[in-house]
Amino acid sequence: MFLEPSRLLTSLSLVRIGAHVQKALDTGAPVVALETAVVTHGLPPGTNWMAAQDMEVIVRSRGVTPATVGVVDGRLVIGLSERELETLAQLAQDRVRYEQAMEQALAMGGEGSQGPPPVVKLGARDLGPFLARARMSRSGAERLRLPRYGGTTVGATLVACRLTGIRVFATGGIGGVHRDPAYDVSGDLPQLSISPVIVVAAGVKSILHVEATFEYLETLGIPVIGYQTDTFPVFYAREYRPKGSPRPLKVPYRADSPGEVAEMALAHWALGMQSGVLVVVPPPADVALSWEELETWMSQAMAEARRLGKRGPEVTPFLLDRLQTLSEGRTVEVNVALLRNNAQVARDIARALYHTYPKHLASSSS
Ligand code: PSU
Ligand code: MN
Repeated sequence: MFLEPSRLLTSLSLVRIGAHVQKALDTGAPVVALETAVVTHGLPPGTNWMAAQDMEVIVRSRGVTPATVGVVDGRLVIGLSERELETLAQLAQDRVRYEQAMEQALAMGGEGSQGPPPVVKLGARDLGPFLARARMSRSGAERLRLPRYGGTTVGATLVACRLTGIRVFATGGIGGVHRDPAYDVSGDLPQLSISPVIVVAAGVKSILHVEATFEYLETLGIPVIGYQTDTFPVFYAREYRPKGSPRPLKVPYRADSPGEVAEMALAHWALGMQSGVLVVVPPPADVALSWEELETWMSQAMAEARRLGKRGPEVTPFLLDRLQTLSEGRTVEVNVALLRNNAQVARDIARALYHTYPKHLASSSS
């Protein structure tokens, strides 16, 4: 009755796979997926472009193909070209200006209508409606009134991984359960639970309810593997000590090499489990912040978010931005360093996974 998803996608031309990625997929060469919400909404303009390029260069440096995912001119692109990535990075600048103008207009009592936002943050559930709407308005006046560019979150990027069978993905920190309100749970988590992908991250973002997110990962059946660490990192900090506990939060499993991670993930999938595997890598020690210094900035940023009535997808970008200002740029320094570091670890895991077990991998993908 229905077309299978891939044929439907092609016939609607909602998705485009970059030539470099298609080639790697065809030959069974290792690929690492990269997200772009961090480019459009996570890092300040300028830094974002550098970090995104660095990640690609690091992945390529050992013969692995980067597949940076994002929405460009109304299509989901899996494997952005350098030019397309640059466009998304530049649109972040326009977005900041757009939001400032919007706020000013609202403060003056106006409507604040300025045309569509230059670039939006797209979670997994946004992709369908967003791409369809962009497709329906490819010509005509509508085209000018609708947004056509988007940065994909971890959740949305996992959708792209499932479509193409990409097994390794590097990001900064995954989304999770927010502290307040606790019912604000990132769409990243359910997508992780249905995507057989190794996600390399510096743990969960410090702005979240760390223990709640940690427990939720167990609920969803997502293995958490510490990469050369016994403790659970929280993005800006290498470890996290729950209130009233004498010890930092520990990871259930530890792997010391890319090969060990590959073995663990393959065993997980061989058991028939379809979920992702979260590999957590502490941020580099020379730039990492301590939980104690973070905590003051975070409570201040969260109080501001509450006062300003920030909601839904706005919350994470707002908090990251405020932390940057409050820490005088130190959080951004850590963010960039850990993104690079994670790209490197993901690259090595992809090599181990694809070179050692190409057959297992082929047969375990549906
Ligand atoms: N990690 C970063 N910076 C970011 C994010 C993660 O270093 O901007 C983004 C990711 O794209 C993640 C998203 O998927 O934040 C989660 O947003 P939310 O909490 O609204 O689900
Ligand atoms: Mn949310």
